[in-house]
Amino acid sequence: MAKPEILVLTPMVQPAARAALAERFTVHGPDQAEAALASHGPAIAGLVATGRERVDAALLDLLPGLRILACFSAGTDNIDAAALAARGIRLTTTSAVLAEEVADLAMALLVMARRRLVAADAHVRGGAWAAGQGFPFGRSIQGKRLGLLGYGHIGAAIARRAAAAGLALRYCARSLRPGLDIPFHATPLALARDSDLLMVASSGGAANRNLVDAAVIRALGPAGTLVNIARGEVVEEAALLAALEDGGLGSAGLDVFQDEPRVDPRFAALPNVVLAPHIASATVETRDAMGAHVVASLTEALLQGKA
Ligand code: 8YV
Repeated sequence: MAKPEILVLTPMVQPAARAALAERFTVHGPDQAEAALASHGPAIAGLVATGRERVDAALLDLLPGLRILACFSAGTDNIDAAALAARGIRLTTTSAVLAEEVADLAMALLVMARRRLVAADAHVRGGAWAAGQGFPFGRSIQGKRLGLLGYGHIGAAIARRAAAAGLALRYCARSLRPGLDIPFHATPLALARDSDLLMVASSGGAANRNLVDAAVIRALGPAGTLVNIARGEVVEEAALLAALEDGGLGSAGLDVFQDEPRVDPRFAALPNVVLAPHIASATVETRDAMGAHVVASLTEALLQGKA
């Protein structure tokens, strides 16, 4: 029997996943995407993408035989989920697979930002400590109120860690989570007003653009901290920079930015931020697990008839 054809729009470097895909499917890679769409469109049954590649009705029109889109990501920002649903195409993501890893980085960014760990490291390496210079006190997380914006797999994984670390949780999500016994707020502003620390763990996309605006940021106050491991566009970056510069917000830990990989140079001049290059899920183990999830999703849908 001929192998099902799949189009992989994103570079996937995981050796085990690449080998499994090549064994089970006829794979058209990202460098042959245009040619594959032109000559094999109707034969392609599976698609692999991340939230970065645009998957819209125009692309789906070129893929009339498509049965599944397996995302190598939690985010589906540029994916028209309604267009997929209208055509009966299954959509899978790796959000459950990467949640613990992303939550680890979120907690690290929180503590690092409040304890100024990057500046502390430079203080030791640069010889300031040896020269007798003191290092300014940081801010504690103990007993603080942590607002979670978004309560999906990642939000829930952060909540488990935060509860164990002694934080008092509250959340804002599209809807109230039944059975979740922490305070719910209907808007990001109401959440921020009731929080010392804010973790952005929502999805991205047009609907959530600038959800965290100047009022939300400033509601956290001069001793407050904002952590963003979601998408840069969810936070109004100009307002965040202004608040960090004028002391309206105490500190921030950021893994994502509005115009990645170009980061506004004003961030680099701030001692009260910790910056990471969108690496929350980027460990060998989790990227391998994400690759395995993509392979399993395509296998179920195209070889085991579970689509
Ligand atoms: C991606 C991400 O997984 O999962 C997401 O939504 O933002 C990233 O961690 C990464 O870009 C791999 O494609």
